[in-house]
Amino acid sequence: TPDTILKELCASIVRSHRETSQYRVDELQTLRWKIFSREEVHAYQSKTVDEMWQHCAMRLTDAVQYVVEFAKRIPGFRQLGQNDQICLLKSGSMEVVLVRMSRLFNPENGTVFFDGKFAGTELFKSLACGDFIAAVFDFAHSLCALRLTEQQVALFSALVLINADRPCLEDRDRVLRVRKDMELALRHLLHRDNQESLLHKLYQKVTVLRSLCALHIEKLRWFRQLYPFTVHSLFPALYKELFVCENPLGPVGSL
Ligand code: 4D8
Repeated sequence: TPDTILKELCASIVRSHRETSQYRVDELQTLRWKIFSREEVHAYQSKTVDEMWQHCAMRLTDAVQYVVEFAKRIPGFRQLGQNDQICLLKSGSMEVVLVRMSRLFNPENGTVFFDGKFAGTELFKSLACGDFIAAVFDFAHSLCALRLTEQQVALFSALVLINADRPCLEDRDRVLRVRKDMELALRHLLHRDNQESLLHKLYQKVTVLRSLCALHIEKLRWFRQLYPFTVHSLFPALYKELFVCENPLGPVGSL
């Protein structure tokens, strides 16, 4: 029956999410007391701009790698053309990282799990993009407020990734078909109670995600102008391939 098929699709995406998340939510609950000391924060703040960027680019790339693994396990993703897979990852992997960030965010004190402990915005000072960091933390806050279950986070992540509106797509109809299944699966999960209002709030979040990622790319462009060597020679290959917009549809060797 269609209902069992949807149930299986849900279960499969939730499993993929679980298997590609570095940490379990209950595990993190017990780590919340681990907060960076004043001295440790100061050490991060004393890094130079390019040191801190390089460090964050590496952390971010680790997180992106797990998202790529998640994408590959979404039913239907691997059947898309190679170029469309790359297009979806280039435009969506950072968005999913930010969705995942909400799982590792403590709204009580506005800190996120980073480098083994919980960190507030001030720790990222030497990136010299306070507006971006503030916006990312605000987003985590607002997503936390929706109190999504792990299953809902999994389905929402898949929906963010399988987005037929990306301009670079070749076979949009095919992406749309995969997406329709995700939407049905998400509705299936949300069913009963507040389905429509929650869905509406989630679609609003998608707009915010898009602007945050545009800001990330803008900041990267600014940084690259100042430190071309750092980006060229010291940033992880995957980070460059996904976010440095040179060859819009070049092959992504690191995938
Ligand atoms: O599970 O992989 O351990 C953020 C990065 C999260 C960026 C990471 C980061 C995450 C965005 C490092 C720098 C979110 C987890 C840890 C590293 C997402 C900021 C904080 C993952 C969830 C929390 C915990 C800076 C992990 C936004 C932007 C990047 C620049 C290069 C300037």
